[in-house]
Amino acid sequence: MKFYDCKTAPSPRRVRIYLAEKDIQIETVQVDLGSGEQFSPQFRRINPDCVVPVLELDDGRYISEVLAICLYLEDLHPQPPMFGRTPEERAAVLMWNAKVEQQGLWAMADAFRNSAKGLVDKALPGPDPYPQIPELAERGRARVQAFFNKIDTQLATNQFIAGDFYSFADMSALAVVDFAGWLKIALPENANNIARWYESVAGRASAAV
Ligand SMILES: N[C@@H](CCC(=O)N[C@@H](CS)C(=O)NCC(=O)O)C(=O)O
Repeated sequence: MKFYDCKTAPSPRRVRIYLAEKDIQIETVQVDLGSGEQFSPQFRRINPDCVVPVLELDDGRYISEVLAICLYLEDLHPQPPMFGRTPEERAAVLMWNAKVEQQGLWAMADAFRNSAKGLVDKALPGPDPYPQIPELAERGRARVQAFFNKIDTQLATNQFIAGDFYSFADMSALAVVDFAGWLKIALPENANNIARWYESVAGRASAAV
């Protein structure tokens, strides 16, 4: 298999954390998003949506989308489980992962993509041009704060995002918190539960990727 990555981007980082937790080694190809390599004819054949990550299978098929890639790998390498151990735990992981993506990751992407100087007319990832809307950047920052408050409440009674076990949902949330820090979006001052959780997940060896 081959993993198409970009070492500075948060979406493929979620897959890198997953691979590290599972100790899975896959040949990795860096796609230079900064220079627009994702729009090259070669990469469009790999993923017409022009985004990373992508997993190339041994039979030449391609899987894109972080969740699809990690669930595929989970079936091949079930131990240690990253999507829970029971149907209820799996549902909790997928539920919380969806909340993290929709309310955290996409809010942060709105904040970033609608304000970054290098992303004029690239306010959404993909091959089609979309203009930046400054109000969406503002709204994105406010939504990230609301998201942080939501997960702080969840973490008040749960050790990890989806319950009392580490999972894929923690990887997604860690990518949001770290990218928010890079955007200088601070955690709410009294978010003590996130601070406690962050110390434990950012301290895992997998977070260094
Ligand atoms: N829904 C996709 C999102 C992938 C995505 O947005 N990747 C970004 C990097 S974080 C990308 O490749 N952006 C290319 C660009 O901005 O042109 C997934 O879950 O894999």
